Amino acid sequence: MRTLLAFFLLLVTASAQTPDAVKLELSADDRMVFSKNSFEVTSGQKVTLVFKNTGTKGEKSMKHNVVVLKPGITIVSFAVKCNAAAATGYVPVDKESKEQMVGHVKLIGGGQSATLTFTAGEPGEYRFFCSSPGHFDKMQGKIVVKPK
Ligand SMILES: [Cu+2]
Repeated sequence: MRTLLAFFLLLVTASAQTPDAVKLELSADDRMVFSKNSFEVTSGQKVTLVFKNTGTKGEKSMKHNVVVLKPGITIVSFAVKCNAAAATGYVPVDKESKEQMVGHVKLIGGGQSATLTFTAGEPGEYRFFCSSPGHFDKMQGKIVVKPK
C-alpha cells in the first residue's frame, strides 16, 4: 500500500514538473495596473490566460483587456492602431494587425472575467498590454517563452 502511494505521488510530481498545459492568472482593477508583469512558459505548452477585472464598481468600473503581441512587435507601435479601433473593443481587426498578435482577451468591466487560449510558439519575449486608450503605460508586461 505504501509503495503504491509512493508510486502515485511520484506520478503526480512528474506530471507537475513537465506540464503540457499551463494556466496564467492575471487581474486588474481601477488602479490601472496588472497583478503580474511577467510570466514564463515553455514552447509548445497550451497556455490558458485567465483575466479577471476585479473592479468593484460594476458598470462604472474601468474596462480593461489584454492584448498579447508576437516577439519583435512593440507595444507603442501597436497601441496607436488600438486607439483607432474603439468599435472593436480597441483591438484592430485588419489582417496585418491580426498577424502581429498571438490573440487578445476581450474588453471587460468590473466583476467580469475572460480567457485567451493559445499554444506557446517560438522561444522569445511576447509583450502584453491593455489596449484601452492611455492604459498601456502602466498596464503592460511580458510572457517569456522558454525553449522545450
Ligand atoms: Cu486597462
